Amino acid sequence: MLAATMNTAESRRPRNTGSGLPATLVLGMGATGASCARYLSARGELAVFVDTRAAPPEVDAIRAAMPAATLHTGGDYELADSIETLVVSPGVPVDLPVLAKARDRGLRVVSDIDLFMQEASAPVAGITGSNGKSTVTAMLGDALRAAGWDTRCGGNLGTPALDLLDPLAEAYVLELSSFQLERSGRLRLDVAVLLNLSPDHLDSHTSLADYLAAKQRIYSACRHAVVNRDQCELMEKIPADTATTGFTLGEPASDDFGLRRKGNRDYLACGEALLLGVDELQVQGQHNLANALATLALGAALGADPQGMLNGLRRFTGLPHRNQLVTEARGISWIDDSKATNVGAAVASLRAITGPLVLIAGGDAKGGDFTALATALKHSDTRAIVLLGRDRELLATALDGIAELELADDMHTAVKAAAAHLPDGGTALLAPACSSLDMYSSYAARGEAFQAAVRRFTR
Ligand code: UMA
Ligand code: ADP
Repeated sequence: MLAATMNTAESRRPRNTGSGLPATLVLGMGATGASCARYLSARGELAVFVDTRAAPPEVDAIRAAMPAATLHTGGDYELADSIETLVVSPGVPVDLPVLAKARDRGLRVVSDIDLFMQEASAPVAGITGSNGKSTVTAMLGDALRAAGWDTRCGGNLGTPALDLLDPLAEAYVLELSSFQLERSGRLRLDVAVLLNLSPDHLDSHTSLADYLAAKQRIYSACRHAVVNRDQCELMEKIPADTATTGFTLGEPASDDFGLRRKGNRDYLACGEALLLGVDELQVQGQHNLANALATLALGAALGADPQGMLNGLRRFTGLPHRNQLVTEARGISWIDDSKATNVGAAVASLRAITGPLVLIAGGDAKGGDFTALATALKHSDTRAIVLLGRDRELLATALDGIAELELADDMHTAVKAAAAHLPDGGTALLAPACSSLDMYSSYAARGEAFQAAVRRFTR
């Protein structure tokens, strides 16, 4: 383990000192780059850091971890002869000229996830999908902890994988984005899941097929694959000899996880066995049932105690800005699903709501197609659609004729407009189907702005 190496005086001494000696090139000076700096520094290695941005966010953290490192910002970098390995952050363009040069020279090109996998000595679960990654990562983390395992969760969720490494950890749960998977080799995950696929990031991936191929890499060398039986096309690339457990929103085959009805109650089930009443979960919507079933399948594949896992699921209240009830005031339920940053997520959110509805949507459409959102809105009791952000005109065209459309310049106006269209017992749902970056620093900042506007309006 890394921490064991860190404790020896030998490993604290730089292995390679002086210019021209072998070094690692870290591409990206964001959170991932900073975690690489801490990791390489602990191993006494030399590194060069490059970022195409003029002022990348983690320069100070990188300098603090590796004061002697060379940093290049704002342009491409001429590959020095001393570079032996390149570590590529998820946001670094794959067509960066320095990467082509490195491959021509036969250099080792890896991701931070590849480095993490080399070091981790506890079982690792990898989770990807278009939607539900963070929820399942957090749910599985809580369930494994409730089953008695000291569990560390991170990756795309927030804490970079290398910062999770700890010899005391008994399990790791990594949320893996398509960008991380695309930049990684064959990951020897103990258990892996591709939860679902719906179009997203089509401004960055060249096609849906390319996006699916990046996601399917999660299965390429895993020990146990958890698969969504309701989206069979996602399993196509799983090597034939890989152990497999399925989850479905239908009735499960033996050893798979799914839903069963007994009397007038629905249950999470494994094969014929009823495990937990759906009404015992604190998270809402069919999509969260799929998330809970995937979590149980992942935990079972790792060998965690089932009763402990179920206790963890019972206590899980959901992550902020995912179908989060802000308040019930003036007869209206206000729901913050700012994390619904693509059409598939917004559709799942809409389906979880019964009764009169106003949808607040819009932002950066990321090349998305809004047909599925239009269909879901037509099948719900939508009273109005309030549109915000850069691509609101594009959404207005796609959603024309379904319900009254309102264009708002800011969140406060959007909240007021939503309330004006709702009767008592209605729901105002922020599920933008778009990324937030045209107006806010993150989906969380957008969710906070919504919650603040709701509080101001309802007080
Ligand atoms: N960038 C450049 N030039 C560079 C390097 C980066 O322009 O040379 C830009 C990228 O276009 C990107 C941004 O800088 O928009 C950040 O890239 P990064 O690789 O430095 O990102 P990190 O700060 O290391 O954060 C990454 C993940 N971010 C991305 O994949 C964009 C974080 O996920 C993740 O938490 C972190 O690693 C730790 O693993 C965030 C995210 O938004 C939450 N992910 C996307 C999503 O969930 O939709 C994929
Ligand atoms: P991710 O990390 O993949 O973005 P999150 O768990 O943060 O996923 O959830 C983001 C949004 O996606 C939620 O707010 C909800 O609208 C939707 N969602 C969550 N789980 C699922 C699922 N299993 N299927 C479809 N949509 C989902």
